[in-house]
Amino acid sequence: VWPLGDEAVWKSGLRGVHTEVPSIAKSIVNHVQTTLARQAYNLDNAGAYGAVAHTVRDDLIINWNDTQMHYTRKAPKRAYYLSLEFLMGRTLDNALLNLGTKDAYKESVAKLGFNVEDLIDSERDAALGNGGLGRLAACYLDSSASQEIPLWGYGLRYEYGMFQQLIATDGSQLEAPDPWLTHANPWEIPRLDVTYDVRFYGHAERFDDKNGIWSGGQEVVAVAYDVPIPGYATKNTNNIRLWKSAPKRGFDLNSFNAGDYERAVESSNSAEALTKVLYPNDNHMVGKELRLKQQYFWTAASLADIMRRFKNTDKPIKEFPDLVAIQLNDTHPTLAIPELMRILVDEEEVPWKDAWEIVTKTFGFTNHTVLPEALERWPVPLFQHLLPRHLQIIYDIDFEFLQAVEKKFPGDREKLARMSLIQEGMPQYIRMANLAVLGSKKVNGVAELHSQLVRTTILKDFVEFYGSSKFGNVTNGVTPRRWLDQCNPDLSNLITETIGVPKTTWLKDLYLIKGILDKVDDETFQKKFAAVKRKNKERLAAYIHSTLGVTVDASAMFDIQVKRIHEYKRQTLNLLGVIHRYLSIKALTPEERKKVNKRVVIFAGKAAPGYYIAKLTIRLIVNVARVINADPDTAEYLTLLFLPDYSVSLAELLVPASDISQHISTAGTEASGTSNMKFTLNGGLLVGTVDGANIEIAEEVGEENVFFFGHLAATVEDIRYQHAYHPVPVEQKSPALARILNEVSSGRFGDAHVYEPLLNTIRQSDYYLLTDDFDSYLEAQKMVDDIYSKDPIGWIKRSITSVACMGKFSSDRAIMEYAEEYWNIERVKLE
Ligand code: HBZ
Repeated sequence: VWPLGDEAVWKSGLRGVHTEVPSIAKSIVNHVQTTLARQAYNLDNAGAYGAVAHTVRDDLIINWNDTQMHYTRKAPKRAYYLSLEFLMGRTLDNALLNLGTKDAYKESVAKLGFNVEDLIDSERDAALGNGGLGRLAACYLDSSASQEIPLWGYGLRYEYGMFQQLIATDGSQLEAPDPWLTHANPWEIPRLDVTYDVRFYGHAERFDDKNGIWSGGQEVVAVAYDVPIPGYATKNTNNIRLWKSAPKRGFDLNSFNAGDYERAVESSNSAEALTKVLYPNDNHMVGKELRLKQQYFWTAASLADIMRRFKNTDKPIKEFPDLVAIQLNDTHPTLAIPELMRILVDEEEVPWKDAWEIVTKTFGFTNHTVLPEALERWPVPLFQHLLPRHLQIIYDIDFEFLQAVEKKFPGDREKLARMSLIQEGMPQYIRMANLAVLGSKKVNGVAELHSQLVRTTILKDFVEFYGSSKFGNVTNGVTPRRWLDQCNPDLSNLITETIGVPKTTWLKDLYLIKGILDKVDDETFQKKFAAVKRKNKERLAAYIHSTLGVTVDASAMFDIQVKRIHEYKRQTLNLLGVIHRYLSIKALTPEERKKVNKRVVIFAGKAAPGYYIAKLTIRLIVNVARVINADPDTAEYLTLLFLPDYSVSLAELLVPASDISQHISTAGTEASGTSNMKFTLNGGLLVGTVDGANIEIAEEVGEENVFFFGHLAATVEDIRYQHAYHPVPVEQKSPALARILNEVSSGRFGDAHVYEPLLNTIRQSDYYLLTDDFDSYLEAQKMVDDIYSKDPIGWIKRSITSVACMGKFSSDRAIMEYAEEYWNIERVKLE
């Protein structure tokens, strides 16, 4: 039955998604006129972008509504992906491609006097993330919608995203804020009526049944903003709900009555500060109170929302885990575990034991790092002050757990100390990873080697206690929509015409690209394939020319390392290799130089603002580049570039243009890596260590197609032990490296003294094993040069083979593994 008013009137007003040129053009004009209050006479690109974006937004909302209504009616089990970061990048192009309306929009926009690609390029990135972890969340959202998995993301609506990186004249990184919301964001739907109160501080009481009361303190309001996520070639449209903080009352009545108007308004500042800014650190814990507040604010609002939706189904509370799966993206949302306990025990009056059963059937925990400095621990005094009731709950969980451990391993006090949620000391700390493990049904790492390391190092005791079936692996993936079809349309078209399968099929079943393997020896195909790469390199060369004013030769090999700047990722190893190359070329006669393989070496990436060594690395890269690029002896053979302000959209330009990309972390430190997948999927080969997903990429594409070097993860600890107790000077271990370090120290690249702290990390403890891996790295690079310059056809074949074998690394495969093996969730297709 029709729920409201006159059915015929309602139905005549409803419409579907715009697919035809006239209706698209009409809607764009309508938005110019009404939404923007402008006209053809004063419309620029920014205005046209706004009108087009609003038209696409209407389309997304129509599918979003239908999808959400369908989910509500069917009441399937749903998954919730809790992530402090969603590194979305741009939306317009992706939405058009997923909706399948790009061509129609292109024509409509052209009829109105604009170029759709210009409008697409004028969009600002949504950079609500640091790097791999945040981009993974974005890929998983795209895959969940495309695979019709009922999933919502929950995050924070930061007013300032990842900082903008500028490079100062001395080469160092400067950070500028990213006020990305200053020009209204057409991709979000404010839900000003969906709000929850979130409490901080105050007073907690605990009773004998372990239930309690939390009162007083400060209350802040969470306001929902929804971002529709269109699936590819399906109507299914999922959602990310982002929370903005707002003061509970616009002003404090008491101060207002006392005539203190300013203070009354001021109290709103501290509430609004909560979701002001994304913390710009990756793989490093910062123990700031505001960060912990962000974490609680976000988990509390998300759980309240999830609980409200569950209650609308009228199911008994014990069936919560039959309808809800919550995935914790790293330990950042671990407070959801004690928060759900608090809701169940204190508010729903569920007995503690039953509540714990519900909790431990609901959560899953994904770990993204084994680096000790990244593992989250919060000081107990801070926690006590901010979340007094949660601390009691954590103590109760810990007490019961330690009793069970003591029962299973009697008398092992050291084991108890290691496994406790509380780390002893002054002050004590709460170990969030331990809490996440206890509260979850399953725990996973993000690549085979990483998951193995998780099981044998940081969570070894927990594997012994729970058994190994709780600890699995889901190797990461990337969405082939953005990371192939959108960023590399020529390769996408070539694949479609070669394998004879429609794009809408193979982009959702990436294993099908194996089909191009039939043509690996076909000369015509090889030529077409090489021409695509060449065109992508020219596109990048044009960008480099327009931004840096540097001319690069698109016939040279493009060698790219782009990712966060971090010691464990060893950008310095790459840079020292470039200096070695420079000095070697310089030592040749002009005649000998003619045989040299030409290279353009490209770096990009941001350093955390407080990470001194990472910032020095950038400064050294920029200054080495100045010297090398100004040297006429080598100019033809070697160019070194640092591209400022790395972002998702810059990655979309770089990924299709690499011949070689570098993923050279010390073995055992990079959990997975995902850009390694993107580059290989676009026909760039890898120079890499035996680490993270590099290993599984080689398993798929063939080890002969990956340039591996360096020590293996299993030996890293022994080598570090040698460094500490039987140190060998660099001169002895790698004379080549010693010479290069001396060149830098001598001031050949300027500012000699400035770089000493960076050089000393290598000369002294060399924690990341640069001295141990340097010679092996040079050998791998020599192989790259030899094959690229002497066997170009062989190179193209390696590249074709690599692309063909990348089916496994679609995030669709990964999201279906989570759905089937972790969440027990099925597809819900919207007809
Ligand atoms: O997660 C990355 C891993 O380093 C990378 O190997 C993996 O591929 C990727 C996806 O699984 N980790 C991060 O990107 N981590 C962070 O960005 C981060 C941010 C804030 C933190 C800790 C880590 O507090």
